[in-house]
Amino acid sequence: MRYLISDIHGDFDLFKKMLRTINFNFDYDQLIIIGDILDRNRHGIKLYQFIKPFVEEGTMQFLMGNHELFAIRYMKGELSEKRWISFGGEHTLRDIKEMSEEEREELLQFLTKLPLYVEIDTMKYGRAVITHTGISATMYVYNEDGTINVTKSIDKAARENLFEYLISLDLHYAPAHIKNALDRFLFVGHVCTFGLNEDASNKIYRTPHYMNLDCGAGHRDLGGILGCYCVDTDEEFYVS
Ligand SMILES: [Mn+2]
Repeated sequence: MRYLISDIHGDFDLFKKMLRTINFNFDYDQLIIIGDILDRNRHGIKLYQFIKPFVEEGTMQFLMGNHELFAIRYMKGELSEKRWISFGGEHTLRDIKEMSEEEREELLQFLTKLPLYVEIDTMKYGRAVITHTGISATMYVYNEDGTINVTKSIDKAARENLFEYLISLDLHYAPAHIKNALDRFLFVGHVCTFGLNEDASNKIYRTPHYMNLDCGAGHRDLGGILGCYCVDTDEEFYVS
């Protein structure tokens, strides 16, 4: 089975609870983490240490979120402590400071190599793209048939301005004719679903063009939970 999860934001216990809930089989199943394991809750670095070997062997895939980019920028001296803390980086910052230089370098290498998207084949949505935020409105690349090439648009946006791409909210505000033109279904995170669902619930947000899986684990104080989606059965799972 292939599972998708997003925006765990340092909640290691909730993540472990989810693995138990979906009965994740480390030999046969695959988990794709759609970015933002770091920041907000306490244990982003513990999450990184836990998933790293599974990412390296292929049991898990991990895509870059804006909070991973914050960590990269901080370690490269491009983001101040104060600014990162304002984005929820307090606990990650504390743990990075306790690392040896070698461990920090390893973390930096690992984060820098994270892919921005992966493509998968699904029964329900055909060929789909999984990425943290979606697509940037000013960066559409069109196919010859007039549809929007999602992967090329992501590549272009990331080349132009990776930071802007990784914090973009454009997908949620795209007009219908743009959403209809996308050549791939999208699985994303980044925006808490309680801000998207009409009934303000924390459940996974489903639309005909994309699905958002950020059920708000980074905002437990606002009632956020952790969601997980099984691509092969179309089932949703929740832990809180
Ligand atoms: Mn995000």
